Amino acid sequence: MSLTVAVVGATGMVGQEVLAILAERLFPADEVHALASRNSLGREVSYGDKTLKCQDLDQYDFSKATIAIFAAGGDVSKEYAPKAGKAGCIVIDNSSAFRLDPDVPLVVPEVNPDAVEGFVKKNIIANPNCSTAQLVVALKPLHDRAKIKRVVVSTYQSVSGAGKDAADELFRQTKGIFVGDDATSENFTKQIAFNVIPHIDVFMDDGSTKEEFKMTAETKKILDPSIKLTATAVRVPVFVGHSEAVNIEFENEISAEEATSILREAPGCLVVDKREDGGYVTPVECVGDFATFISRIREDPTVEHGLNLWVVSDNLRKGAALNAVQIAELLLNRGLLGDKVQMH
Ligand code: 2RA
Repeated sequence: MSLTVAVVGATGMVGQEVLAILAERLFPADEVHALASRNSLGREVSYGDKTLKCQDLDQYDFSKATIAIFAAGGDVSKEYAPKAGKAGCIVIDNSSAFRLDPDVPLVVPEVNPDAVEGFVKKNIIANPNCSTAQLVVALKPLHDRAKIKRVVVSTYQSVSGAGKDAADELFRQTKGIFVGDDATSENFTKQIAFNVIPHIDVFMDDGSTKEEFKMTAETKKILDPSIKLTATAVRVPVFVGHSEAVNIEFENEISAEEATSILREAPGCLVVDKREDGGYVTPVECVGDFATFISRIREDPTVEHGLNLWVVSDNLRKGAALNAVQIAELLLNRGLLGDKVQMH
């Protein structure tokens, strides 16, 4: 059987990034199928220098695909991912639908690659929430060295995390404010232009939001259930790129200098950290990059073994599409696609 990859939600922001990254990383697919809902039928999407015509998800035979990367939201994943899995296709799902399912591995290849072997139970592998993915890439090497006790993280999340309509709204609202047009929000609870909103996803009974709950629960599943993590997730008027201010308390001693040298060598990490004007990364500089950037590495003298970091990454890439493609690469490189694929 040839190596066929289906991209579900191919017309969305993440779906289009998946197609771009499959091409950029020369993923050796023999065929790539773009799947979308009926109202996007026939729409064309780019796949490197090729153009794909979107096929109807509802009519698609998943037994034709080796791997299906889902980027169409939780409802679509809940309905179609189990069907795809039962048809023998391996699903890599970007939604939160299966992340905490004990029979579904939640994988960040730089952090817990071996977990990918657990896909066999349901033929589904879950991609973490975008704000979790970049965080655990930065935490993993430090945890291995000095064992993390507690993490306090504040996020500054771009509007593209809420989808294309939300990104379009930031543009329209910002322009509107300058020209006196209507600046009301449809995708956010309050004005997002020139503002910040401490509310992403729904509120939980304890006063936290589901976005904050996801960061805690997913970090525990991916990295270490003993880590205590508390988060405040904030939406900011940035188009692409999530930033995070991270405070870490360790069991053991680790200096800022040692942490810096460890992070410089860590997979997926790129340290940009000079204690001078501009010596740090900001969201506009991470767009289109694969790296998880780390800046502002410094000790926290208020606790026995503490560090502060600034972590920035393209939320559409490492936060979603890149991580999914890396999981596909992991499956391929570990020979987990079995007899489904005869590599040429
Ligand atoms: C957000 N992390 O940023 C959520 C979902 N992508 O809106």
